Amino acid sequence: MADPVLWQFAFSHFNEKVRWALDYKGIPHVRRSVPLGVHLPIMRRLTGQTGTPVLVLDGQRLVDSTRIIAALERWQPEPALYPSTPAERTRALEIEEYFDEQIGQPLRKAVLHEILTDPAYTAALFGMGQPRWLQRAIRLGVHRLIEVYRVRGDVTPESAAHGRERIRDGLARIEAELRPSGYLVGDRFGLADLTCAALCYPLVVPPLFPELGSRLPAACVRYRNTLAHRRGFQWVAEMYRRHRGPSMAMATRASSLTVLSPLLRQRAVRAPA
Ligand SMILES: N[C@@H](CCC(=O)N[C@@H](CS)C(=O)NCC(=O)O)C(=O)O
Repeated sequence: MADPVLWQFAFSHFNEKVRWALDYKGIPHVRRSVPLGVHLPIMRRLTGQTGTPVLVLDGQRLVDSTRIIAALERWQPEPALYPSTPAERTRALEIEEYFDEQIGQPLRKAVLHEILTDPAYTAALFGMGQPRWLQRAIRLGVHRLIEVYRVRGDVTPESAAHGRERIRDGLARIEAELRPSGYLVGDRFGLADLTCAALCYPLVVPPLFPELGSRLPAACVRYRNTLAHRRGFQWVAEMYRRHRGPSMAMATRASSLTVLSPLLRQRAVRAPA
C-alpha cells in the first residue's frame, strides 16, 4: 500500500490541522508543498478545485480537512481523535465545524493583514517548503505577490477588522467549552482540541515554529500581545506543548518536478491530440 501523500501549503493552518492528525496517529506520509499561485492549475488538475489540503489515501484524492480527518479515523482508528460516545462525538464535530466555517478564514485574513506589511517575512512564509531557486524568485516578486494576494485572498482593512472580531469570538468559545479536564470534550485530547489549536496557530505561533516566531513582524507581535493574556490563547500554546508530537513526514520538500507532475502528466496525455 502506498504511503499517504499530503498536497499542502506549508504555512497554512487548515493544512496544519491535517498534518497534526497524521502525526498524532503516527501515520508516515509524504508532504508535497505546492507554490502559492502555481497551486491553482495543479490542484485543479488533481481534484477539480483549488483548495488545500488534499490527501491522497489509497488512491483516493480527499479534499477538505474535516473529510480528510474522518477518512483517517476510519483508515487508522487508533489513537482515536473522535470521542467514543455519540453525544461527545456530536459536540466535537460541532466545535470542529464552528472553527472551520466561522473562525479559520477570518483569522487568516486578520493575521495576514499584519504579516503582509513585512515583505521579507511574507516572502519567507510563502517560500516555506519550496526549493531555494523558487524562494529567491518569491523574494524578487514579493511586492506583486502581496498585491495579488490581498485581492484574491480578500485581505483588506475591513476583512481584517472582521477577522479580529471573529478571533475574539473563537477564543471566547474555547474558554466557554473548556471542561475541568482541560480539554474541550470529555477528559482527553481529541478532534475538537486539535481543530481549535491548529486553526489558531497563526495567531499564537507556538515555539514549535521557531522559523516563524523569531522574526514575527512587529505589527503581528503587537496584535498578538493584546490577546496573549486570554485563557483561550494560553490553552492553544498548552495543547501544542502537550500534544503536538514529532512529524511523521518522510519527505517535506519535494522537487519541483514532483510537485508539477500532475501538470506534466496532463501535457503528456494531451500531446498526441
Ligand atoms: N474548508 C477547507 C478550507 C481549506 C482552505 O481554506 N485552504 C486554503 C489554505 S488556508 C487554500 O488552499 N486556499 C487556496 C485556494 O482555495 O485556491 C478545509 O477545511 O480544508
